[in-house]
Amino acid sequence: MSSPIRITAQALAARLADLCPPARIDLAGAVALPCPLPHAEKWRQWVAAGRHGDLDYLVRDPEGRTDPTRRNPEARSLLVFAQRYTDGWAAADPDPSAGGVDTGDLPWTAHVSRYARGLDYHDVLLKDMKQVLTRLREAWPGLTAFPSTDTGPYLEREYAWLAGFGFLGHNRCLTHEKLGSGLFLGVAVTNLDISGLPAPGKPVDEPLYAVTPRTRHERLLPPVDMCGSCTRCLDACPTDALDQVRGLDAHRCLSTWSIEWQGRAPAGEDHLQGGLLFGCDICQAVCPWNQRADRKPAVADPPPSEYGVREGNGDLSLISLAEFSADEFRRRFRKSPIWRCHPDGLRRNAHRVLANRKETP
Ligand code: B12
Ligand code: SF4
Ligand code: SF4
Repeated sequence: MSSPIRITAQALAARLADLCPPARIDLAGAVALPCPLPHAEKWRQWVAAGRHGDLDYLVRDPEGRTDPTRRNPEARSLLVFAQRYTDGWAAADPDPSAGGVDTGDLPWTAHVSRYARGLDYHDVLLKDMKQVLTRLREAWPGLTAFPSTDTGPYLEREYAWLAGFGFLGHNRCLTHEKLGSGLFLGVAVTNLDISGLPAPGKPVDEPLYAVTPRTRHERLLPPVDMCGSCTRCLDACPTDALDQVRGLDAHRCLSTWSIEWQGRAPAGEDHLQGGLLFGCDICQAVCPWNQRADRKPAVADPPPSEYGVREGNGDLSLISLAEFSADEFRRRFRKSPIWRCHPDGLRRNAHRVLANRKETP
């Protein structure tokens, strides 16, 4: 990483205001490094309690995960970005992916989490973040930035919270009071030495750039726990994966079963997957903040069209997916999040949904 570049938060905010809208970035902010993470202890307890669902990459280099300067000692800040993939969820969402009642005549994509119906955000958001970073480099030629979304060893939700993007709900999702939690997050480790940011480890009221402010009510600033006495997500989770104190147990999460474990549900618990073919939106769909974002979209422009249902795949059915060949899988799902569960996993999931619906392939 090249030597630090000194800039002000104000100068960065001015650039981001120009660069984020054309790159479809909805929220952007910065966290000065090194930064003590207020919830680092929660993270350590989570790992120590083995709640990571055998996702071993999460427990490699635990100290590096809470401190990006261990890998990049010269890093001075982390830029944080968010991009919408959906404007909330309707209160009575009929999609099985949102726990809705499956009437049988919905398209197969209704069984897929909203984040996974179109192109892969690892490509789309990363490209858009790189566009912003390239333009920032025109202003500050010595800028070094390592962008990543999801795949980097960083606690992205924690940094987004510190950057003022919203609150961390009981469903553990980073939730913006106006945009909801249908947001992908990304970060870039940089050599920008930014003056004028608040003391490290304290969340800011609003990000440096926001397509819409979090709230106009001062009493809600800075981002605090906005769940209050609500327990809807905890009550709605079909597998009891969520615990208000201990967080999410990834062993129990249907997202882990259907994606990360490629359809290998624990013995005797297949029925809990219900109509979920890939991923699970239930704990987000029941959230009043997401239902509000659906009722009153805060932004006129919809999320990037790449996240909508992928063209050409509309003719598929659950029955055809249960019989899918590896070639067909490659042809249809390259560059889609569904790629992650491999042809075997998708077939396994489709068989399970059909069995749960008492249908046969
Ligand atoms: C591993 C992983 C999973 C695992 C485990 C999820 C989990 N909650 O940890 C599984 C496979 C289950 C999963 C599922 C999903 N994921 Co995921 N996942 C990740 C990944 C790679 C790491 C998350 C991690 O470190 N978890 C460890 C726990 C302890 O961290 P945490 O819950 O974020 O907790 C932190 C804060 O919330 C805070 N905290 C504050 N108060 C409290 C209280 C308690 C009790 C705890 C434990 C923590 C806590 O402390 C923690 C440390 O900072 C991130 C990308 C990344 N690099 O961060 C994406 C990420 C979190 N996933 C994402 C998405 C979209 C999903 C799904 C919606 C996909 C789907 N539809 O199926 C679901 C949502 C499930 C859910 N309710 O969380 C988005 C979330 C965006 C957002 N708005 O929050 C991320 C950020 C990816 C991205 N780049 O956009 N995911
Ligand atoms: S994603 Fe589904 S299974 Fe996982 S915690 Fe949320 S409701 Fe439960
Ligand atoms: S459903 Fe309720 S408890 Fe869960 S995240 Fe939303 S507001 Fe918080």
